[in-house]
Amino acid sequence: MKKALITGITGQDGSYLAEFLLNKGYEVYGVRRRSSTLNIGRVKHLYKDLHKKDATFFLPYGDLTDTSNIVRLLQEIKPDEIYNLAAQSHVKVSFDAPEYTADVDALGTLRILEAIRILGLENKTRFYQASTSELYGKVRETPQTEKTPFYPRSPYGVAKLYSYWITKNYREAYNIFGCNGILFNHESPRRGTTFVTRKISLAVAKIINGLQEKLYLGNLDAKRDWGYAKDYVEAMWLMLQQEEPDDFVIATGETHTVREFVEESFKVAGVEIQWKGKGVNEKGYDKKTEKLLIEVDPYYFRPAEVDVLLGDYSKAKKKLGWSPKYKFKDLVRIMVESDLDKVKQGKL
Ligand code: NDP
Ligand code: GDR
Repeated sequence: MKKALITGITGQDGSYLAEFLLNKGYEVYGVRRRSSTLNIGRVKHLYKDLHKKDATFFLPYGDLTDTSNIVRLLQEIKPDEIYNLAAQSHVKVSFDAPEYTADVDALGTLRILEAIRILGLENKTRFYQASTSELYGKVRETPQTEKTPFYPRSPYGVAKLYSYWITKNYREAYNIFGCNGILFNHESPRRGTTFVTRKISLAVAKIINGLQEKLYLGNLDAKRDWGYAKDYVEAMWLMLQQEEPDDFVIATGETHTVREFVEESFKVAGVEIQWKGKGVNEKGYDKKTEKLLIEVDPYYFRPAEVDVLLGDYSKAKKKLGWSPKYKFKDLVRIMVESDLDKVKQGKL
């Protein structure tokens, strides 16, 4: 039985990846942080009684800022595969907490790679690094490929750039099987509620049911290549099953504005949006009832923005045999219907 260690198990991707690996017959160790309230909501359906002999899912405590903890976990588990998904992953928050973001998102990766070396696991343990389309930042070249130069635009992007290069460097210097998955935005009903897609799908469900009056958003012109998280975790696994380690762009090859995400989300709920005004004065109305539903609040603007992301996943298609099964409209429908359902069941 192969052993996988996942950091960031309590996050969106950690939960889908754990499901995927357990289905493949892996023993899965998900590193969770201690918190004052239970934070395993996304994975508790996978948790079985640990006293049973056939338990294959474990949730040891840990933190990417704690070197001794990482070394001890790797020493005890000796995983065949490590998926480093843990991060302070919110781009806007990284401007508020830049040093902590660097500690976790940059040095955290180094700590794991060093632990692999210290324990002599270079020939056993394969390493996946959650790299990101935020690395491209200000680059105007579209679509973006593995060869497009990087120009990060946030403390998050800069920290992830370090992790991208240290993974590549340890691959070249010490022969560690390390791969960077340059994943473009991927979403799901499990997406954190402060990321724009989930914020929108949740607001639509609440507004339709009279639980929220309107939705405040930031930059409506930002363009993103949005895919479905469930599709993307398979690509992470595929990267670690290859003969040689390499870096891959994972994307859908479609880009849409935040404004389009809003329109499509309300459409799923049967409401057509009419926009009026420009810039900070832009407002969205229910075309039929003329009720004001969307306003721009500059609070959500970022000190530096990434205007457009569009990924070219042809290398992943050719070498991994990976293509996205879900595109923009499928994703919006899945997210809005899920939140409408949750409201109906009183789960929000
Ligand atoms: P989430 O924000 O949903 O999850 C982040 C996870 O990291 C959580 O489990 C969180 O734990 C954990 N974490 C945060 N800080 C620490 C720490 N100091 N020590 C240990 N664990 C920590 O992110 P996603 O699932 O969306 O993303 C997974 C990874 O992929 C991240 O690295 C992200 O930056 C990257 N990425 C994401 C993309 C996306 O569109 N989703 C695109 C490209 C890259 P807790 O629950 O306790 O907060
Ligand atoms: P992003 O995702 O920054 O791309 O990072 P997010 O959903 O936060 O923002 C996407 C775009 O929407 C604009 N926007 C808003 N964003 C938020 N959060 N809230 C708003 O109200 C709002 N209004 C407009 C933003 O300005 C931005 O342009 C995500 C994270 O998962 C990263 O960890 C990951 O690396 C990248 O995707 C790829």
